[in-house]
Amino acid sequence: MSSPWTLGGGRVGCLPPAAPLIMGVVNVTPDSFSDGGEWFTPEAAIAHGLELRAQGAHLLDVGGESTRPGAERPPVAEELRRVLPVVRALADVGAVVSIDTMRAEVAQAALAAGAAYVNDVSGGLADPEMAGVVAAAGVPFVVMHWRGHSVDMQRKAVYADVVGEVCVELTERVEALTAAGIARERLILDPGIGFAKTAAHNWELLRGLGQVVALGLPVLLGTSRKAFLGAVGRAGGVPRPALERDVATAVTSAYAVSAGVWAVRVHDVVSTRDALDVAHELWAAPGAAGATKERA
Ligand code: PMM
Repeated sequence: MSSPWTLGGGRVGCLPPAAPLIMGVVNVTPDSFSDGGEWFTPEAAIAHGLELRAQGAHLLDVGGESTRPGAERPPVAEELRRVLPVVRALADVGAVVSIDTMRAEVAQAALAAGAAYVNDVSGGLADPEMAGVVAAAGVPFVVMHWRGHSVDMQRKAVYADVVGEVCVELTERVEALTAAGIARERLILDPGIGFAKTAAHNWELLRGLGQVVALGLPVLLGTSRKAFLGAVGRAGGVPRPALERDVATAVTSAYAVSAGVWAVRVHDVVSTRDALDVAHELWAAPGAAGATKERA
């Protein structure tokens, strides 16, 4: 797939009609909802990252803290112990690595170990030092919509207009982060699917994704294996387990093409790559139904 988007430390332009980039998830945690414990040793996590890259992931997102609802935070030393060898090994073979952390100290150490992006699910809110670290490094920064730590975030899932409020709160973060010295063109927005959101909020946000894209910055979408996808078609019944949500995830990845997102963050790269390729031919490639002359 050819993509005019740049990776690494460069500008992160969003130039439809290219298909979204794929960010493969490398969770080095014992307790993530989606794959907890599966890649917990550095060796297993590194091998998994290499496999995702071989399958077509453009970026690898390495995280050492589970953010599932109700999760307790690991000590910073433990988070560093989990992620650093994995970041270093993947960066050393040329992978573009993002570090998924809310801690400035972890971000800084991961950048020194070769990470090229910082992905902060709190958008810089959890750690007042984060903006300074990212500004000084000059790297792209994923700013996710966030209202509080996992332990009680679902109590904050109260909105009159979830799409409008997410857009306003993300815009406030952009203003604060640029005031703190991060260049606007380094910022990537993320609506924070599943973070302080009910299933109904997640669906509403997906339907209104175009409004987040219209804020004018690249958008990352993270729906992968989240509970609301498992509950579809199971009214009142038991949701599908996390490992059986990849088809549903791939559908949302295809939808992301029509919404114009910059990248999708997924656990299963193979199914999303297929979905993106098909969706791209249908809606975004030159000559496709949805492509205009200007975009081709
Ligand atoms: N979701 C999770 C973790 N990190 N980062 C971003 N930017 N966006 C997300 O939606 C997101 C994230 C939770 O999923 P996981 O525990 O399976 O990694």
